[in-house]
Amino acid sequence: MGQLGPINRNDSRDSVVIRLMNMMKIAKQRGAEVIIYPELALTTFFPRWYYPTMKEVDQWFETEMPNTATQPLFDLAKELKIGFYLGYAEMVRSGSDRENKYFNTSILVNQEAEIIGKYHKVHVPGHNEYEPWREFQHLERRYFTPGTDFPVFEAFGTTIGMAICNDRRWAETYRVMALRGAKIIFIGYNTPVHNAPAPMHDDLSLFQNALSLQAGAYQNGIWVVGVAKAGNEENIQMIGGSSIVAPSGEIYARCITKGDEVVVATCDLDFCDVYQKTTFNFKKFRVPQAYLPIVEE
Ligand code: ING
Repeated sequence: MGQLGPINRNDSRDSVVIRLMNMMKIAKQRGAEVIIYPELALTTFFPRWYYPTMKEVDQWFETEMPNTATQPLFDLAKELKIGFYLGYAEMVRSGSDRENKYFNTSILVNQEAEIIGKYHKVHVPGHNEYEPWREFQHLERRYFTPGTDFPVFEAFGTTIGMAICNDRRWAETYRVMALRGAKIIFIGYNTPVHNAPAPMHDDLSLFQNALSLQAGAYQNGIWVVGVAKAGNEENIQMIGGSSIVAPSGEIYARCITKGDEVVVATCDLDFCDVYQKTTFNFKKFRVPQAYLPIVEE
């Protein structure tokens, strides 16, 4: 795990990439095959601010990957032979500017620094218009187009799933990818302590983060890795709590700071069988005809 501390509005992409590279070197020294970075790991969490048009928001988006700012990270990954998961704001240019698509994206990069997987955040939380009653905005639904699928990817000798932030709160996220054979799911997140619509629960934000990750792991018999962008970012407190959760649902490893922090663990993927061949033997115990409401509007 490569947990990030705050990225402030004026922090350049280059300065962030240096931080990511420093953590990549430490992870490699500790024997890591892959390092998981947070959601929107190249910029501050800009959906906390309102912009009238997408023109002003473009500054936060990458139009290609790798690009000038991130090429050094890819080069280091290739040199060290280590893979990574990276979350970032992706703009997909098409015809005229009007049709540009904007996604909250994560990529999976193998040990040859090849992008072998891309995911667009499906569960996009927040709101579309400025809401003055909020201490700060959460305008992801204004800036990002939701993804429509949960693909899985063959990498590092296993099958890997990816999700982003709010996705981790939804049981369907894990089940779809576990049904497709994922043995470990990487999830970057940027979660403020304060959730305006449910302020009475601010003191439960770390608990609900862990609950979501642990339930997703246990109920599918898979490993789950959740990695935060943490700390005081532009005067907004973001939770840390980055965790590696075992198929038993136990927290196997955890970050304990709210800054840049590397934690490495060896995830024994055979451990998935202990649950996937017994309690969560999907083929034997699932009753799909009873689940139909799940796929209805
Ligand atoms: N952030 C938050 C998350 O799902 C949120 C939004 C916070 C929703 C607390 C509900 C409760 O962790 C992102 N970026 O999805």
